[in-house]
Amino acid sequence: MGYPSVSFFGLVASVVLLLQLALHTQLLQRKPGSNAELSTDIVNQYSDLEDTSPSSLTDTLSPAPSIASIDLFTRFKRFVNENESTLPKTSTPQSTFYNNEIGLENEITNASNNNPFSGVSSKYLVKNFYSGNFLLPNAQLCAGKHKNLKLVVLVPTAIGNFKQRDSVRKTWGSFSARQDVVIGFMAGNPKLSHINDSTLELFHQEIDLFRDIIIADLQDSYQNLTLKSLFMIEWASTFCSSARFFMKTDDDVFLNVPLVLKFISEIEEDDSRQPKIYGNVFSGHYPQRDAWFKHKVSYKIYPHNMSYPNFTSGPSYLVSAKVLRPLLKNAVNLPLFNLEDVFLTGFVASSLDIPRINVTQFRNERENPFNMSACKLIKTIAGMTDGSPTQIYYVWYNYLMGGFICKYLKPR
Ligand SMILES: *[C@@H]1O[C@H](CO)[C@@H](O)[C@H](O)[C@H]1NC(C)=O
Ligand SMILES: *[C@@H]1O[C@H](CO)[C@@H](O)[C@H](O)[C@H]1NC(C)=O
Ligand SMILES: *[C@@H]1O[C@H](CO)[C@@H](O)[C@H](O)[C@H]1NC(C)=O
Ligand SMILES: *[C@@H]1O[C@H](CO)[C@@H](O)[C@H](O)[C@H]1NC(C)=O
Ligand SMILES: *[C@@H]1O[C@H](CO)[C@@H](O)[C@H](O)[C@H]1NC(C)=O
Ligand SMILES: *[C@@H]1O[C@H](CO)[C@@H](O)[C@H](O)[C@H]1NC(C)=O
Ligand SMILES: *[C@@H]1O[C@H](CO)[C@@H](O)[C@H](O)[C@H]1NC(C)=O
Ligand SMILES: CC(=O)N[C@H]1CO[C@H](CO)[C@@H](O)[C@@H]1O
Repeated sequence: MGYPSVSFFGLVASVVLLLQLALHTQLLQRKPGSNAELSTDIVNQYSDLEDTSPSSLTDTLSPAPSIASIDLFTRFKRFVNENESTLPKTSTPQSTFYNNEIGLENEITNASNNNPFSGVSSKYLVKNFYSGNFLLPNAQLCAGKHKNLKLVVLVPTAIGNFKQRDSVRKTWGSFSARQDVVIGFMAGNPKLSHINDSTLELFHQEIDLFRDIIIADLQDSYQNLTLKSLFMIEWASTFCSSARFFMKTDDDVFLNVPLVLKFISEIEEDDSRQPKIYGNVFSGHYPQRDAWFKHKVSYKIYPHNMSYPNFTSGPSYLVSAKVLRPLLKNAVNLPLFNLEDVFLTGFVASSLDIPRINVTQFRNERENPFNMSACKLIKTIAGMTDGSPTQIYYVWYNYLMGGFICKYLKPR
């Protein structure tokens, strides 16, 4: 048949392929050992990234918020002002609670095979630490949505993480425009954070501008993340009670929302008979006792060298909404354990016999999505980046391209 005719599609495909090649040679060739250079390239491409840094957020904000938002905002400000005198003063967190108690293991003698917390003092129970109070409940976040709400994703965030929140909103967080999806951020009490007045003011403006931030009455710290997760499930089950599934996702994670929704549609029927927790399951992990270790666990709250129950790793996990209330109910009667994923999806879930399902598409800390091909990304539910918003933008770009490239160009 002589010459093959050059179809329009072929032309488009070649152009896209060339563009891809150009971009990848520019971005990826320098990948090994030159992350600084690479980051600069990406930041230059997304030059509006800088525009959203706290200092310039002020300039772009309108001073005239709507009536509804004034209400929300002034109520929050009034709470902080009226209660200022009663709130603990901002100071260096003084927590002896999690200090490594060297030698304490010898004092706790009543080891038991089926109770890893045997011998732990009742003063460490969660109910002695968890208030359940929201300084800013932001209850309207779910109220305006479709009654067939599928998914509520909550992202724990530190007040200073302006760029991280911004990167989530501009990438996978944009799916919050869907009527069946809610995405919100859970922050701690600003008065208990080490932030200056100008940062606090920017935070107030951000609350007002995006209205996707919930404020829990707790001090933000790594050790308090367990309490924050309890606030999240309390919020989801109180203010978003029609949602079918709850998801906790960190602010440095790439989340493939359409794939989560597809996954939900596949498991929904089975899950309604037997509610479960889904994610990247860890099995047979033992407590780490060394003081310098981030995931260190004190002998005071976990006296015996027993392995943790199976748990889904913290960067992102999916929970059937049916079990949120039972989880909260059981959680408050257990000792406060500082690793939120081990605690909630391990100990508490075990106490309720909630199955934890290992879902391969939750890659979490197994693989950085920054290193994944576009075609792998579209099949990935969640992946943890190195924490820089720059990586989220890159991964998002690659993910968006993947939809086209992998569908039409079918690379190997
Ligand atoms: C161990 O068990 C004994 C007897 O039940 C009890 O008297 C003692 O207080 C327990 N010790 C601890 C550290 O819980
Ligand atoms: C407030 O804190 C932010 C973030 O740490 C810092 O960039 C800024 O310079 C500080 N502003 C003042 C007035 O100290
Ligand atoms: C956790 O939050 C509570 C309530 O705000 C606070 O009293 C406590 O000091 C915090 N703990 C740590 C380790 O930050
Ligand atoms: C869960 O799946 C991943 C990937 O398939 C695997 O690496 C991991 O070992 C599995 N976890 C368990 C507890 O089987
Ligand atoms: C705890 O138990 C595990 C498994 O039996 C073992 O590998 C580890 O060395 C133990 N650690 C301590 C501090 O006893
Ligand atoms: C924990 O996960 C392992 C590996 O997948 C599995 O063999 C084991 O049965 C699980 N344990 C429980 C209690 O579900
Ligand atoms: C994945 O990307 C990170 C950058 O965040 C890099 O440090 C790491 O070495 C990469 N891993 C592989 C296997 O390429
Ligand atoms: C304005 C405001 O919200 N004030 C609160 C101060 O704290 C007390 C006790 O927690 C609340 O009852 C007030 O509503």
